[in-house]
Amino acid sequence: MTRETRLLLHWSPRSPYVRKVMIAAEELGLTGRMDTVRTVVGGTTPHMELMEDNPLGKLPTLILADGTAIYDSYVILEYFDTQHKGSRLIPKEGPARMVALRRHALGNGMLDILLQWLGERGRPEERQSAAHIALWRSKIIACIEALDHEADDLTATPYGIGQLTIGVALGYLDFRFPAEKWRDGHDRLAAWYETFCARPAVLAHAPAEDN
Ligand SMILES: N[C@@H](CCC(=O)N[C@@H](CS)C(=O)NCC(=O)O)C(=O)O
Repeated sequence: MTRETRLLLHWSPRSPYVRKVMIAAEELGLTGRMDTVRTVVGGTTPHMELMEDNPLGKLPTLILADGTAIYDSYVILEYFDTQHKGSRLIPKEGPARMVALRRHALGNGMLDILLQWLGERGRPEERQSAAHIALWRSKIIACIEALDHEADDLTATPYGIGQLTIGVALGYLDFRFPAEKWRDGHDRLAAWYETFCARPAVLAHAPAEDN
């Protein structure tokens, strides 16, 4: 592979949005073209170098060989789909596209809630908002309920961005919120999640504190 075709990903082993991108790259056979650079964000200090590429200062951010920056995780997956000849992660048209995008919105929306919740949990206890935590918990429970009803259909429809993002969201619940015990009473979703976890691309990119 020549230098000109290489990709550089601002990466963290903790970020579920980065994990989504890494699993996608692995599924599509693109990891061999991609380098990663450990990039630390999330504190109160702006990451000026990252912000030159992505003014939001967020991960994941992908840099193409010509210096073009691509973000966020959804847009990176759209880009990946232009770089391979196999089955698309994001269907091009029709009802399948809407189902996939709606599932993606659900999975990514869960991640957005969980990241807010985690941030709140990181504040001094006396300054945490119990009302917000209760609200976020109720939304996550509602998402799990909805997904449990949809679990058979997650198996029946071709694997793509929807299942990938939902799987990453459930994995993030296990990683950061094990006390929520999301599997309890949701056998169908738990069974589907086992099949997701068995995918080689998923096994290859487990969440981690750091390495
Ligand atoms: N919608 C974005 C969310 C990205 C995001 O929030 N990433 C987190 C890391 S898990 C981040 O960079 N946080 C740093 C910050 O918000 O300053 C995506 O799907 O890529």
